[in-house]
Amino acid sequence: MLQKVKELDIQVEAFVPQSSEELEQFRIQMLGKKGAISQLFTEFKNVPVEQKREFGASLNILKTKAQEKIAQLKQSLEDKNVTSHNLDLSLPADPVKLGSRHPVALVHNEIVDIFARLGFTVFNGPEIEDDWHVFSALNFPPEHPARDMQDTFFVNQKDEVLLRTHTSSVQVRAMEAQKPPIRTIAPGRVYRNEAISARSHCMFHQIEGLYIDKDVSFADLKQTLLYFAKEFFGKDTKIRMRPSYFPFTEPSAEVDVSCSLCGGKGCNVCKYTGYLEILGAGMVDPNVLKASGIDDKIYTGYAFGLGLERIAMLKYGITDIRVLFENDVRFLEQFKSVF
Ligand code: FA5
Repeated sequence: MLQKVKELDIQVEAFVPQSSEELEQFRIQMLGKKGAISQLFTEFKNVPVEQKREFGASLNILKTKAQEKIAQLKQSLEDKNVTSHNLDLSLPADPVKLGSRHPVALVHNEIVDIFARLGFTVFNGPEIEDDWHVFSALNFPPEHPARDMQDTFFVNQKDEVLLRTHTSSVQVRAMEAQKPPIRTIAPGRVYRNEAISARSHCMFHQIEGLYIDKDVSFADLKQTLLYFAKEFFGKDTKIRMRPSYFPFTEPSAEVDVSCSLCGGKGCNVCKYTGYLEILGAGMVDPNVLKASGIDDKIYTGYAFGLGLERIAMLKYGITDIRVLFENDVRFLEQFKSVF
């Protein structure tokens, strides 16, 4: 019996078919119901008990070897057929689907590009922050109600490790790491424990701007933001500054741009006011300069922070912020751009 297994093994090893018909015949001959290998399985019951183990093992190895060899030969015969007979070189190739940039990435790249033209360089800070950089150095005293302005996700409340609620934390890091003049923008993700709605998310993106030098004035801030608004939304865009409050800037302002969808005439997106809020800004509070190691007797500066999702919504007429986080390809593939 073992001898029979060896003989079949040599046959399998040596077999080279000339056609797929020949291969199919060989398969039936070996593995078909009445094939030589299958036959040996039926004879298994007649093998003496002491030989059963060795015989069974070698028979199984032979069967697997025959199956693999036949499968391999089948594949290579098919491949040969394609190259020699059926290959149609005029058939169109499978389309290569190109991805597109996410609208938030497009807006990010365009804004970075605009500020780069004014000499701003990108400065990055961590998303997991400490209380100092997000609040204390930014003039939020402990227990001050201003901390409630942004509901915070704490990673570890005892050690005051948290997810940054705004990119203003990077202002502090930029001032700690560099000497004036400082002209940076800090893009990044921020997190707030807020209810998700059509206009608000618990995770979104901001870009912070910071300029520290001698004699920086509110007029510089206004002119920089006007330049940005015209470059980004179009040359006829106007801006409007409304007094506001942030603990880290004094004076502070909310900045609106004339609605690019209705040209300032009034529509349902701008709620018939002709303007839309895009960012918060102001002159860096002297306490923040001091806390970050900058001499507030010599230097002044301005800062601003804008929300990328809200700007993307304005630019592309998106009415619900949630679509920016769903990653639905049908939505995303509409956005193609050079940026
Ligand atoms: C701030 O976060 C300040 N750090 C901005 C600032 C920087 C002021 C420097 C002064 C100087 P505010 O909470 O308003 O401010 O957020 C800024 C922008 O982020 C908003 O104008 C809005 O565009 C966007 N934003 C705020 N909350 C959300 C939210 N939940 N979902 C999406 N975008 C939001």
